[in-house]
Amino acid sequence: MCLQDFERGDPPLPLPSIDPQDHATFMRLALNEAHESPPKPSNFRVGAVLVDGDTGSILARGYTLELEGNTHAEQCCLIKFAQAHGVAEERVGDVLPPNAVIYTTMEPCNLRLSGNLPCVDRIVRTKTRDGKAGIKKVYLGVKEPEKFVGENTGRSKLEQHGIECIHVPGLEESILHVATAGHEEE
Ligand code: HJL
Ligand code: ZN
Repeated sequence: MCLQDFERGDPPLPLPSIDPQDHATFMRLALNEAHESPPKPSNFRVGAVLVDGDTGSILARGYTLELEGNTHAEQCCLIKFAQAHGVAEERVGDVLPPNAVIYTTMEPCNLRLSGNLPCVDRIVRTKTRDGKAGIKKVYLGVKEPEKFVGENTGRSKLEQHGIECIHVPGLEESILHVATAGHEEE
């Protein structure tokens, strides 16, 4: 199977593996997800892919407002993977592989204007008490623009919790273009 087949529509089962070091490809898949998100003036259109960092298997994909309610891309990935394994999102760490990583076109949020739980907290709580499972790394395409919440401290909070954050360069312009579609012209 080639990547192009995979980009169209829902993934066939079993999900294909990509070289776990091919960060650019995973970020392209996350951007592909972001394209699915409906434009809305009050948030960004973001895409995310949850991956087993050891094998390159894709565990879940998500985009802003994919699931019911005011849902974020990273949140959708976690909820979908949790649902597929019959656990609540709060317990998703129990079913994640030991080296789970997430690719997101935009730095995970640390404050939501709606008051919903930020994605940083959702990611941090995936860590199991023994430290064996949970999301270990976050690959991000761009820093969050200072449009809605000023400076986003998501990256530093993740790092404080021992979750490495890695910028994947190369797609910034497209990511921001997709993210801000539907925003008022300044
Ligand atoms: C990330 C998303 C998404 C944002 N950031 N990483 N993934 N929509 O899926 C961040 C932005 C918040 C606003 C509005 N966007 O979303 O700061 O309404 O969307 O809670 O703060 O807050 P709500
Ligand atoms: Zn978020």
